[in-house]
This record gives sequence, structure tokens and C-alpha cells, in this order.
Amino acid sequence: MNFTLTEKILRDHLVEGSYEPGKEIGIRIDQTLTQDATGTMAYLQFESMGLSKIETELSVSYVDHNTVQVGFENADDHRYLQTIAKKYGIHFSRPGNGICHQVHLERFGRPGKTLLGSDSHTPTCGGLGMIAIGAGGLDVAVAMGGGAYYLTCPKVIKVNLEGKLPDWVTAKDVILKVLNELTTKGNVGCVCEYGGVGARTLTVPERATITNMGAETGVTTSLFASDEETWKFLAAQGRGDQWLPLESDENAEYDRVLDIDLSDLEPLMAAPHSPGRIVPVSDLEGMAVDQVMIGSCTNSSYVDLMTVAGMLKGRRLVPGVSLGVAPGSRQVLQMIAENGTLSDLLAFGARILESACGFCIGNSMSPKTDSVSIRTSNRNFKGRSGTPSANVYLASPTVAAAAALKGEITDPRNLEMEFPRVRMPERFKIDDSMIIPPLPEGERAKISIYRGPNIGAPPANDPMPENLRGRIAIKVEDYVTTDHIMPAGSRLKYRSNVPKYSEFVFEPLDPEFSKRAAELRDQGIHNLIVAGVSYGQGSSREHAALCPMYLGVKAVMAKSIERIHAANLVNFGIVPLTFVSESDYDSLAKDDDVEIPGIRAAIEGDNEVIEAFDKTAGNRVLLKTELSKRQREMLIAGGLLPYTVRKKR
Ligand code: MIC
Ligand code: SF4
Repeated sequence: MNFTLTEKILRDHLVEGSYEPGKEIGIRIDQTLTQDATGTMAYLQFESMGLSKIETELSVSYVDHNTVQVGFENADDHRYLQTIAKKYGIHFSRPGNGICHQVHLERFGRPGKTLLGSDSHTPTCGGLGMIAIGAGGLDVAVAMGGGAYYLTCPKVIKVNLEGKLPDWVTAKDVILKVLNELTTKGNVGCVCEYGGVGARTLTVPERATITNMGAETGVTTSLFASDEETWKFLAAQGRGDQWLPLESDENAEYDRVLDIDLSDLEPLMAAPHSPGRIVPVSDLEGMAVDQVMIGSCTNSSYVDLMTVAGMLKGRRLVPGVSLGVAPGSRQVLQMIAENGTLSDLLAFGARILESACGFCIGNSMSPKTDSVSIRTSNRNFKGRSGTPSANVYLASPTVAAAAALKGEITDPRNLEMEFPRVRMPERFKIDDSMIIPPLPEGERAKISIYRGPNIGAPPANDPMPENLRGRIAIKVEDYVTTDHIMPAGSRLKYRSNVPKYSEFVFEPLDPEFSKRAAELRDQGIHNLIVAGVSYGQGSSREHAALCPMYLGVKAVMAKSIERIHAANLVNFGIVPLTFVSESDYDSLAKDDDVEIPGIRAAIEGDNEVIEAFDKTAGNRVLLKTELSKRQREMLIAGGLLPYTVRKKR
């Protein structure tokens, strides 16, 4: 047979359905990861399933998002997560140990395995030749309990890399180039498989930068083969015995092939306010810069920071610029501390941040009003930095360091300096003392779970009504991200408190939404959302479905809905609907009363199209329900939890 690598790993894990692109399949999940911001809800849901332990080969609970701890809420959550991990056999990576994706790549990811993570950048570990997928916390909870994970059997895009990266041009420029080609929409249901002679020249951390930010194209995941480079990385992490060779068959067929010659690439940037707005750095040269932030799960590896330090050593930060550096993991931080590089960064004028998400999620280091901030992270949605008027440009560590040196956007190839060539170390520093391993099974019963006042049980949804009578509570434009629906940043600390967090639904777009929606809900009227293209881009946060559900939202009518968000909507009993004719978007207005008579029967009955009536405008609108049988049953039950409970009975 001639299988792609994707097909090989998926076939090996198939537990339901047959391998036919476009059809729903169920796969076995070997490993899971959660982070604190999505984790508390995932574990509350896991607890409500009544199981005594996890059923995966390995599950890791990371604390990396909410580490600022302003107030008691975050610390409460951290302790809850730690006791849950002890009780159920989960590894616990303590705050300070690093960003989940970076640490998982270093210490746990394994070629050929499947990983499901409650974070959209879980594909980072695709850099190790595994199928690593981001999903909502509830899906991860089900997988921890041994349940299958359901996804659309993907189409596979081959990204064929030729040549070799020139000096100053980095893995970040490869993924920015891919984003330029694939854009941030239209890739739902696809996987990007990287191959070709150029792929072999990239180290695992470079590959991980590419698969990480592949999330921004909307693909299910991205991956590289497991080859000699993979072995080198695992061996350097003291895990050489976990290596195995894995690649696609020579004559494997792909749905699409994208050819990129690494030698032809130049430094690129993503301009405000989308990771898909790609511009050559040379076009922006000379633009004054206020802030430079180096870090995040995309670009905070040892080589990334050593390269930056190589450029900055012995020089001084220009007065108008603020520079922050957040090493991706404690391993990276310890290594640069021990070899003196940390000192070089400090001497230059860098502000060293904790090994955590921090600035990337907008909970610290927000830039000044109307500023230009150059960041090595993966998302520059408007307002995500915490400053709505800021202009965030995404770039590689070399471009970021050049901006810190010059105080303006600078093509690093024009710096009069030698490229600081840094090699991946032959041995990384291995110190897992901040990862608490699971307790032996016999000792778990005595563990009691800590629950602070910030932790509340997840609210339940009602089953699907016979007829839906609702009001359009909000109408939004194209490309509304989960950061718009459910802002993070300073609101993040309420993640474990759904009633409180729900006060901020759609805050950046319509601060009155939550109040209005709650009033309608209390009058027994369902809320409806009308949206444009790619609704729900970005994060995997299920709160973007859970909190609207709490506010009485029952359906989303959109031009298109992104993969993880659509799955989260179904998991919480909200019907994802798309317009048969996109022009119907224009006919619907905020505050219109809309009815979908017989919605329950239509969902039960396998209808692919249902009719909605805009009573206010007097229009009929046709909507597509692209749902599997399992999803239909979930919607009828009111979501994945009531569905799972019902199935068990
Ligand atoms: C993000 O980068 O947007 C986040 C914060 O990591 C999210 C998860 C979350 O909202 O907790 C993600 O990417 O899934
Ligand atoms: Fe954390 Fe940013 Fe990565 Fe999300 S994208 S996991 S917030 S570092």
C-alpha cells in the first residue's frame, strides 16, 4: 500500500468508522495534555463521569496560562489541578515548569502516538512525528476516560520542502510562508504533512515551530516524519529508546502538494490583526517599534533564545523599546542560566518573564496605546495583547531581536553582523523535579480534592426543544475569533467560574451582550448568534461555547464555523448551522425574532437542511446541518455530557 504518514498513524488508532476522507472516524488516544485555563473545566467534567482513574497511556496536566495569580482564583485552580492529578494517575507539571507544548515536546511526545490536548497548539508535538490534535476540554476528558476521539477523516496536504534555510531566515518564516499560501480559512478537515529533502534539514524544535503555528491555518494538525533528526532530539532529551522511524510511503498520494524551496525564503511577518496577513520584513523596514516580546509556545526553544542572545550580546537596548523574553520551559531557562546567556540578555536590557504563556495570552506586558509590538508568538488578533489599539506583528526571533537592536523594523540580513549559528545541544539539561509523577494506584483513594471558592460545577444544558423560538442576540462579522467571544487576558482567572466568566461573553464586540442575553434567557427566549466566515477561529477554549450556552444560546447561524469551535458547540448542545446561500447573512438583523419549527425532529431525522423563519423581517432562510449521527444524538441530549450519561444507562 501507499499510505501517507497521517493515514498510517490514524489507521493504527482507528476504533470507529472506516478511513474515508470527509467521513467521521473515532480514534484511540494514547496521550492527553491539559493546561490550567482549559483544564479545570476538563477535570470537573472528568470527575462527573464517575471514573476512578485515567485510561490513557499518559496524561499530563500543565499549569502555564494563569500564573500571574492576581487574587486567589488562580492559586485555587492550581491546587485543585494538583490534587486531581494525584487522585486519578495524571502527571502534574507545576507552574514555572514551562509552556505545555514546549514541555510535552521535550519530555513526553513520542513518534507514532496520538495526543489530544485541550489547547489549539497541541499540534506542536507533530514535530516529533505524532498525530497531535487540539480539542475542547470535554473531548479531552472523554479521551482520558478511554473514550474515542471523533474527527473528520482528513484530506492530506503535502508541504514539500526543498533546499535549506539561508542565514537569518528561520522556521517561523516557513510557517508564515505556508500561511501566506493556505491562508487562515478553507483548511478545515485537512492535515499538513511536511516532507521532502528540506524537511530533513530542520531540527525538531524548528519543526515544532512550524506544526505549532499550523493551527492558524485551521488544519486539524500538521506533522513531520520521524527520522534521524527526531532520534537526535529524543536522544538529547535522554529518550532515545522512545524513537522509531516513521515516514509516508514513497508513492503515497496527497490531496494537494505545496512546494516550498527553503533557500528562496526571506524574513516575513504577519501584520495586524491576523496571522494570515503576511508581508516581507523588507516592506516594513524603518517602522518604529515600541515593544519586542520573545517567547510563547511557537518560538521559545533553547536555540531560539541562544540565537537572540548571540545577536544582542555586548549591545544595549534602545531607550524607546521595551524587550521581554519568556523562555518556553524551565529546561530552556536553566540551560541559558547555566551557560551565562541569561546574563547577556539581562545586560542588554531584557526583562525576563516566567516560563509560561504570559504575554501571549495578554495577561501581562500589554503594550502602550497605539503601539507597535513585535512578537514571536502565533496570534495577533485585535486586542489579544491586552491593548485594543496596539498593532502586533508576528515575526521570527531574529527579526524580533533586530527590532530590539535598532528600535525599528529591520531585516536582520541588513544588520552588519555575522549570523550567530547555534546548534541544537547534544544533551539537554534533564531535571523533571517540577513534574509530579502519578501516585501508585493503591495510595490514591485517600487523596481529597481541593476546591477553592473559585471552582464551580459546570452548568448543564437542557435537551433540544421541539421548536426553537429565539432572538438574534448578536450579529458579528467575518473572522470572529474565540478571543472575541470569550476574552482571556485579565478575565482569564474566572475560567473555573462559569456564571462569572459569562459576564464577559463578546465583551470586545458588544459589552452589553451578556446582560441582554441573560435577560432573554430568563424570559424563556433562546438566544441566537449570526456570524460571518470562519466563526470561532483560534483557541480551543470551550468556554466560547459553554458560557454562551449558560446565557441561553441555542444555535449559531454562520457563513462558516471553525473545526474545534464547531465541535465545542455540539458538545454543549448548541446547534452549528451554516447558510445554504451566504447572502442570507445580510437578511438577518440583530434583535430579529427567528423560529426554527421542528428543529428537534429535523436533527433526529437526519435532515441536511433546515428552515428558519425570520418573523421580524418575514424571510425564510435555509441552513445546513453538517452533522454526524453521533453529533445529532448529542444535540438532542443537550450536549456530550448528558449524551455520555444517557449511553451508559
Ligand atoms: C490561546 O493561545 O489562545 C490559548 C489561550 O492557549 C488557547 C487555550 C485557552 O483559551 O485556554 C488555545 O490556543 O486553545
Ligand atoms: Fe500559551 Fe500562547 Fe501557546 Fe496559547 S499560543 S499555549 S497562550 S504560549
